[in-house]
Amino acid sequence: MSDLQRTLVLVKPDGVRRGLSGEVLRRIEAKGYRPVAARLRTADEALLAEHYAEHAGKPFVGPLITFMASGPVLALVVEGYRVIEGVRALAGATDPTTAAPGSIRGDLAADTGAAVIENIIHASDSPESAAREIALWFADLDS
Ligand code: IDP
Ligand code: MG
Repeated sequence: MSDLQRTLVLVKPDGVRRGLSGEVLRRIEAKGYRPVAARLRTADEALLAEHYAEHAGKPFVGPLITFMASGPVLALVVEGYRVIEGVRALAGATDPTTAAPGSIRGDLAADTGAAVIENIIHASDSPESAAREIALWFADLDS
C-alpha cells in the first residue's frame, strides 16, 4: 500500500510568461492528481536561496535565483498516491533538450542558450523535500 502524499509544484517564470500555467495544471489534473493549494507570486531572493539550498555554491545558482525571481511563479500543492514520483515523471528530465517527448519539459521547453536551464516546472524530489518546500511556500497552509 502506498501513502497519500503531497508535493510542491512551481510553474516557473518561463512557463507563466509563455502562458503555460494552465497546460501544466491540466496535465497534473488529467493524470489524476488533485491541487489542494495554489498561489501566484513573485518570489524574493531569500525565499529562493532557501528553496534551492541544496545547490548553494554551484555555478548556476546565481542565474537560477535571478531567473526564478524574474516574474510570477504559480505555486501549487498537489496531492495523490505516489504523487512525488508521479509529478517528477510528468515533468521529465532537467535538460529539456533530452527530456522525453510526452513529458512537460520534453514537450514544452527547449534550450534558450541562457546560463540557467529554463524548464517550465519544479517538482519536489522526495518526501523530505516536499515537506520542507511546502512549509516554505505555504507557511499558512493547514496540514
Ligand atoms: P530538477 O529541477 O530537475 O530537480 P535540479 O538539479 O534540482 O533539477 O536543478 C534545479 C534547477 O536548476 C533545474 O530545474 C534547472 O532550472 C537549473 N539547473 C540545474 N542544473 C543546471 C545546470 O547545469 N546549468 C544551468 N541550470 C541548471
Ligand atoms: Mg531538484
